[in-house]
Formats: sequence, structure tokens, C-alpha cells
Amino acid sequence: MAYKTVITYGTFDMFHIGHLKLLQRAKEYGDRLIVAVSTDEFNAQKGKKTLIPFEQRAEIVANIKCVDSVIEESSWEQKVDDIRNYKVSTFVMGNDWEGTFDHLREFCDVVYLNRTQNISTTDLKKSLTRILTVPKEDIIKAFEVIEVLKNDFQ
Ligand code: C2G
Repeated sequence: MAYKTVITYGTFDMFHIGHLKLLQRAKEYGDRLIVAVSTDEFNAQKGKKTLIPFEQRAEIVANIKCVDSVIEESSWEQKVDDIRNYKVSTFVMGNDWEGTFDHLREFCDVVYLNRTQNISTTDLKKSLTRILTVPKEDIIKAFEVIEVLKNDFQ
């Protein structure tokens, strides 16, 4: 059975279960999984603001069990060269990209996997923002109530 290399691309900001499941399922298509992590500069090109800097996002992804190596994603155009250079058999992306990379079928298999529902970096950021914008008075009030409850239970 020929040795098969799989590649996928992404920002992987605030790494979460949706990212993990994508990588785990991508790995099932081959023996080696390469992940191209978008640089901060490329994310600016994508119009995507990230919370976690590239070096940290890359280090986290590199330490995911099913990931064999991490490369930089610094342009839209690098995919064909990557597929050739790494002798990629299968290109995998979440299906929010369905159809976008069909032109790569000339060079390797192209697979779009269903996104994991109910989790996204955007939603995580919104939840964080909601918590961080709770009025100070409400937080103080909450701690006062906790103190009262603690006394009641002592
Ligand atoms: N993903 C997923 N389920 C989620 C969230 C993300 O399966 N709930 C998948 C996406 O479909 C993508 C991968 O996880 O395949 C990484 O997601 P992002 O970090 O959002 O990647 P993106 O910014 O879409 O970058 O050249 C391609 C781009 O770099 C892709």
C-alpha cells in the first residue's frame, strides 16, 4: 500500500474541538498529516483577526497527536506547490470551503469534511466579549451575594 500524505490548511485560532475533529478525520485519509497554519500576515490578507499569534497557533497544532508536521500558510497560491513538494495524495478542508479548492483535483484527491456543529472561534470570541463586558457593578453585586450565601451555609 503506497505511503499517503494528507494536507490541510487553516488559522486554528483559539484551538477547539472543531479543529481537533477536522485534523483527526483528515489523518484517516493517509499515513502522514501536514498542517499549513496561516501566518498572521496571511490572516490579515484573509481579513481575519486572530487572538493567538502564529507561533503559538503553530506550536499547539504541531503538538496535536495526529499531526505529523506543520508548515506556514502565507499565500492562497502555495497549495499547488505544497501538493507537489510534499507528494500529497489528499487535500482536506472543512465543508465551509466546499467547491473552493476543486481545481486542486488536477493534482490530488480533494475532500471536504463536515464542520463540527455548535463551535467556532467567532462564537468563542463573542462569549468572551459578553463575559468581559458585564458591568463592574453586577460583578461586585454577584460577589456580595456569594459572600452572603457562603455565610448562610457556614
Ligand atoms: N472547522 C471545522 N469545524 C468547526 C470549525 C472549523 O471543521 N466548527 C474546520 C474548518 O472547516 C477548517 C479548519 O477547521 O477546515 C480550520 O478552520 P479555520 O482555522 O477557521 O481555517 P480558515 O480560517 O477557514 O482557513 O487556505 C485555507 C484557509 O487557510 C482556511
